[in-house]
Amino acid sequence: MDNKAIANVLYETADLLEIDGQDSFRVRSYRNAAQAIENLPEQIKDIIGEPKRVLAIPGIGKGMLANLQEMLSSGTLTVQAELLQKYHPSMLQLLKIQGLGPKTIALIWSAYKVSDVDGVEKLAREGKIQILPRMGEKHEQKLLRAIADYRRISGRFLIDVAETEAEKLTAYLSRMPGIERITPAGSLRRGRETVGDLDILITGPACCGAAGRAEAVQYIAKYPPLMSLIAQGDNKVSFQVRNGMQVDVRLLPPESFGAAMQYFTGSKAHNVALRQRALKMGYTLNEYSLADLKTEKPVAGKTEEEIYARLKLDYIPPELRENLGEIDAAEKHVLPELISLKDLQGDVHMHTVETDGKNTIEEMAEVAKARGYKYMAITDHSKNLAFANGLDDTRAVEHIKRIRAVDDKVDGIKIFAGIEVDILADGELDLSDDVLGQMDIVIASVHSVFNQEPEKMTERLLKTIENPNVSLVGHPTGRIQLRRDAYKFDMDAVLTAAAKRKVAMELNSYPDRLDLNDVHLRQAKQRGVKIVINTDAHHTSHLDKITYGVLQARRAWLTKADVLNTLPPQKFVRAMKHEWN
Ligand code: DGT
Ligand code: CA
Ligand code: CA
Ligand code: ZN
Repeated sequence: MDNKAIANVLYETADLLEIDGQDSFRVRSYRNAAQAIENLPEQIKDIIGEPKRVLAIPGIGKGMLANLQEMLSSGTLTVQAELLQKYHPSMLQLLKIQGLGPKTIALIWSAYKVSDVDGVEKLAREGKIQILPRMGEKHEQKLLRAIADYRRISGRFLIDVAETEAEKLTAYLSRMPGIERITPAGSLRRGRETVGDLDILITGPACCGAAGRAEAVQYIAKYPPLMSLIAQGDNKVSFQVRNGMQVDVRLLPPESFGAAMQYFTGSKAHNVALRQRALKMGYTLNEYSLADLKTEKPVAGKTEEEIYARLKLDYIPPELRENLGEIDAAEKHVLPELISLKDLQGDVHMHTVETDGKNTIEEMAEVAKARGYKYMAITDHSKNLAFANGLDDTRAVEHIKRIRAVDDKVDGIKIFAGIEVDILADGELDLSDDVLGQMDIVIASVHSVFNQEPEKMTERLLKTIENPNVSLVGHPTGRIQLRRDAYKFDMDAVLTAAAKRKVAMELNSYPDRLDLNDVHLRQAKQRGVKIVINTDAHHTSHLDKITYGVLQARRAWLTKADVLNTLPPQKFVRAMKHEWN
């Protein structure tokens, strides 16, 4: 469990304790501990062997230390498990509804003994919430709207959440005897920005005979985070885990594993097109095999590669399987050579303790260097972002000096001095041109006044792009996945201007941003706009999130040549001053 996962469990436990009516001191101790851990620069799991260091964290006493030890050794917390048993795990989903806090949930529970979203919605529709103490018709209407919002977004999960679930389940499945391969398929394998449900495929001797399968199915159904079993069949188990995500685990014989991977990776549109091609060539294609249409004899099925080869296609990477021209390109041998993680030479959007980051310049540099990067840039916030303690001109100049001093001291990585400067409502930038001119890299981002008329927002971004100091536009649409829509503007006009001025667009890899998204990235490429893939790290551990950005870039058919931070350091800084080919 990483710090975020631990903090989550502690926050949930605090809420459950509050619902349970326990004293506020105890509730607060869980919340404080959660907050402290969330903000900790080092991972609890790395220091748990040294109790003194853990106890030195403000808000962590002996009791909380024992809780942390339990979570890290068993993955669960007894205090929480007992409360969930008492109130049912569905309580955790209720807590996710905006504006529905522990106090109201406790009130509903004490009156009706209801603890699930469907049940509460029914009560609200029947007018049974407004008659509770301190509630009214307005509260009831607001609750119904919040439940509708919850349903709209709750069907999908951020890619990192899905990946973490898949990894946990994979670790559990790999301990089962007779299993040789475990592979996530579906939207997660295609790298989609959000994932509906997890599709996990397994194969090995345990999946071959009926007896072995029955045993395997039993083992899967005992997966500890499993909250409710949806269906248990001969070769498939479907269930829901604690966070509400549905998982389908399929048991497959080795000879059709490739066919199943192909089928269950999708997308549906890609599969339909591929099956039509197979039919034209005299084959049938399904999740068991590619077979001769007449004799029904399988001709391929063990691997995906042999299926694509039989269909006279180059192998199509999962990220491209959306029926957006990939089959045609595979036939003509013109699939792009997609960018990959190893092509990136630097990450150039990150924050430090000087504003709202959690680590120092040195700490960020150590971790960036360990990743094998040749360069990086420190790009803290500007003053308009007051809650992030953004920099004014004076502090920004001091910060440049600090960055340069660390760069001189640290070997093996070039540290560029940069800034993430706010784009003000009128398109002016938050720092003086003189100060911006001293930076190696200037990322300009919108962090406020999102709700302008589209024409106004377009003008605002065009004005930004006209500023000669601007190297790239940060998270250009401002969307926060599952929470906030992109602000509206004329993307095409902005991309056209950016191409002309040689201002790059960011692909922000943070899983809740992924901004630009795959569709806009493809549009940018068509307009001749270059991309910079960044993490926007606020913590050393966030540098890992670059993989999600790379996935989106691949989904957009981007190659190394489309992405500026594949360039060596000297060429890269020149590109940040509008010099690229
Ligand atoms: P999701 O879960 O909404 O994020 O998206 P997927 O792509 O994982 O979709 P899911 O879980 O419904 O199905 C997994 C894959 O199974 C899907 O990508 C393609 C395949 N599949 C599902 N239903 C059909 C179907 O009716 N026809 C074909 N050809 N393939 C299907
Ligand atoms: Ca799926
Ligand atoms: Ca599925
Ligand atoms: Zn930002």
